[in-house]
Amino acid sequence: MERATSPEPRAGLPATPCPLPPASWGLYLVTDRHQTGDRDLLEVVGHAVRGGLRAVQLREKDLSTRELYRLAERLLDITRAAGIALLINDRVDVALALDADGVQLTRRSLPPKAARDLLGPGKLIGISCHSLADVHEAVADGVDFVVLGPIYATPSKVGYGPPVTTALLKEARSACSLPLLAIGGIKAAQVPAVMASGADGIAAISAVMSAPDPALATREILSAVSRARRT
Ligand code: TZP
Repeated sequence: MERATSPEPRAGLPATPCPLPPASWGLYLVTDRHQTGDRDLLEVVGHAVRGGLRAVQLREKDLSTRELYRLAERLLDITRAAGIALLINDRVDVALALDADGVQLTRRSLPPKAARDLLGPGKLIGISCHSLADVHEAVADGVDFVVLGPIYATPSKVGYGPPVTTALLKEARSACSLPLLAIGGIKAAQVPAVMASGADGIAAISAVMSAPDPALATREILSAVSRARRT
């Protein structure tokens, strides 16, 4: 399928930088503006960026399309200036409209192959998986990376039943060579266990969004990931 041309880069921003590969991110920050206390979401993400963040997923499911677009536009100013990746949860249309770095799909989203046709080969497609069957499907669908969880119990997401545990992470690692990011109840203290179970990095909401010092929380998680990679 012929892909429409990308929108013009916004003034002062580089044109479509190559996103960093997911296996190198260490931490993939997932937003939730309801978990920031009284702080502005972009302010919290800005602190995380100063702490060394390399990738962020905008996941604000209760916003209207227009509100999400406007927020993504402002977030893109931050991520482009810092040279880090911005992926949009579920909304391929919003990612396309802003020439964001990719999308994070779920099993209720547009199928990955349809998203690829729209986004083209240069954008990242991540998929959220909750079982080994999901992971096998993700491999067949040609996504770029998998986010697997919830590994541990987390109040940030209900409705996926009990935690899948690090046992599933180990099985997923044996079953696929895609970059695998562990999510769900993970803070710096849990990083060694998930990395030892085969994760390439972690994804997190509350560990950073709710942290009193999001830059420090980011730095601590990234250091824990680097240490785990060396062991
Ligand atoms: N998918 C699986 S668990 C989860 C998502 C989006 C929530 C993770 O939140 P937290 O606060 O990092 O446990």
